[in-house]
Amino acid sequence: METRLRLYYAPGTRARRVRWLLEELEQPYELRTLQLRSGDHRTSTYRSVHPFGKVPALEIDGEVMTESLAICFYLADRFWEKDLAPVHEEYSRRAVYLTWMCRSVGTLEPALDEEARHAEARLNGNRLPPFSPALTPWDTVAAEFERVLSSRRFLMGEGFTASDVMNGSIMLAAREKNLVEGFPAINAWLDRLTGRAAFKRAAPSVAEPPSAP
Ligand SMILES: N[C@@H](CCC(=O)N[C@@H](CS)C(=O)NCC(=O)O)C(=O)O
Repeated sequence: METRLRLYYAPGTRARRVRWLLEELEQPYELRTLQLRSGDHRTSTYRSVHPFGKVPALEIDGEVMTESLAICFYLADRFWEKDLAPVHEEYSRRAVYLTWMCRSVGTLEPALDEEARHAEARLNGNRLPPFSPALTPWDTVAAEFERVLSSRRFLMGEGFTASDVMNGSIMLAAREKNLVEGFPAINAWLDRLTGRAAFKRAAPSVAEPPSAP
């Protein structure tokens, strides 16, 4: 029997990475679009789907999953035949894959958030306290992506994987904030990603403006 998938989504948010992966995996899904500006995510009905009132949430045969990274891990493994994640027995490739997947929200996303916060404060003539030592600064993280992507088409080599979806979606947000100028390999990779048919299918239409975070 076909798996029933329902994605709780809002344009311009972290839900987009899940929608993109679903398109890459060629899985049919129902899209429930929330308007964050109108507070759709703050209703008690939606709180019963996501405990924190955030998107994305994915219903899989009636069971709800949250956290975009967990959802992407799950989907790539569940639909393994699409070859977007190394299987468990490929121990060595799997180790590299796990590293890239977790680097997305564990290192890249916090570095981007902090960099953007500091940049905004500078624009307003303010200074924020220095970064926590647990955080790798943006320039260091971006330089490592640049180094890796200088010699390969995708993060894991020649083949596209779910790790490109996770990291690519965050790096695209960085590009929108003009933070990847001077990183040609990252830009070329992002161009390859946005050129994919699945990415385009998941991209918001003109009638779907980004909702506030
Ligand atoms: N760690 C969560 C973060 C989810 C999250 O923060 N989503 C934002 C949109 S990018 C949200 O729903 N915000 C609604 C709000 O402002 O309360 C994930 O990756 O799924």
